[in-house]
Amino acid sequence: MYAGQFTSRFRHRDRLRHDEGAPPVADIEQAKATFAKFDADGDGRVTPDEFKSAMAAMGDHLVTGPMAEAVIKAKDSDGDGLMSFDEFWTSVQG
Ligand SMILES: [Ca+2]
Ligand SMILES: [Ca+2]
Repeated sequence: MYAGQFTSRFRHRDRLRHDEGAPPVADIEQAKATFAKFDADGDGRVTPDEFKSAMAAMGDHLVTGPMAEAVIKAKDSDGDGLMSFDEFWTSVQG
């Protein structure tokens, strides 16, 4: 009985160690929280202006308007000039 408990505990630790070594899995809840930081007006789309402001708020004042546009454009798979959560989620899943 004690031996069995030890074995299962050992296996559990082994699995945890394996998980720690695995590459980080994109977490949709975390992605939503990050997306919400960019989406200042909460309409579900991030504009280049919102992206630029969010980067400045996070301390990165080097992001210019054209840079923000380029970043949004790179993720903008439906071409509406805005980054939807789906587009953001696709980009973070890499
Ligand atoms: Ca927005
Ligand atoms: Ca889009």
